[in-house]
Amino acid sequence: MTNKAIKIFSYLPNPRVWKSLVAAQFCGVALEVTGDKPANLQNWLWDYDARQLSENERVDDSPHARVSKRGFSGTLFKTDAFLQAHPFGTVPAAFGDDGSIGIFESNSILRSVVRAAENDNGLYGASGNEASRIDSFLDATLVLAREAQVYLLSMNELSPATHERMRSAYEFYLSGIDQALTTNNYVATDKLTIADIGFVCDLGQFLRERLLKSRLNDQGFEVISQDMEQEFPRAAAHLKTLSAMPQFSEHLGDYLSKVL
Ligand SMILES: N[C@@H](CCC(=O)N[C@@H](CS)C(=O)NCC(=O)O)C(=O)O
Repeated sequence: MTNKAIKIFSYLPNPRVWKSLVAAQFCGVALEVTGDKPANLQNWLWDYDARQLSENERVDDSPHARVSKRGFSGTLFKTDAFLQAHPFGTVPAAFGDDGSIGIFESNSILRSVVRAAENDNGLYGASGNEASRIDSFLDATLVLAREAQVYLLSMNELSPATHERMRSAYEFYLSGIDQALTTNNYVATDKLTIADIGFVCDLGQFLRERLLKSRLNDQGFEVISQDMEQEFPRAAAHLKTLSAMPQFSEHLGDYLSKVL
């Protein structure tokens, strides 16, 4: 491991953090990950020096009290410095060097991990054009991930419109990945890159819908990905192959085997 540590604060476990942990594993970058279970993050001070707050610090008139925006409800405690570094106020929240530079959006945190490596082992491609192609896939993956975030967060009161948007995003994304894998061995090129890491973690997160089958069925909806293995065989096989690699399984555990 190099000593160029990147600090990440988040709820844990979080598939968005897995991206960076897996990349760090492939290219030997030291990561310092701090956090707690999702429900406990409202008891934390969101800051470069994140810490648990005592009960008397968790009050609505605290200077750090903020209304949560997405994925959380109620009050969260974020410092002004945190919001300066992270204007959207989201986690995972990464900090480079001394903490003055905030890096947000899990795909960008993933990129920063690879950029911090002394030898990135080709994870960001072998040329500027390859890096741009990798970025293209990461952008496409974020579109899927954003739909999946809305879909999974509204699982208790799903509307037909949300289900339909998710289906459409899923089909668009998976058909592109399946097509790419007809010509390449990996998502973006013939080698493993961060496009593969983003693919595994964001698609894996969406596939949590498979564990929510009865909740979907009770509301009159089907599991969107139920025929993924038949409809998108290359993408499904790629996901399975990558998830068996130790660099992935060390962080994802048996999560993917539950949804595949
Ligand atoms: N696309 C972002 C999503 C980050 C995000 O939306 N995080 C939510 C939790 S899922 C958050 O931090 N919300 C803070 C709030 O509600 O104020 C990424 O990949 O990092």
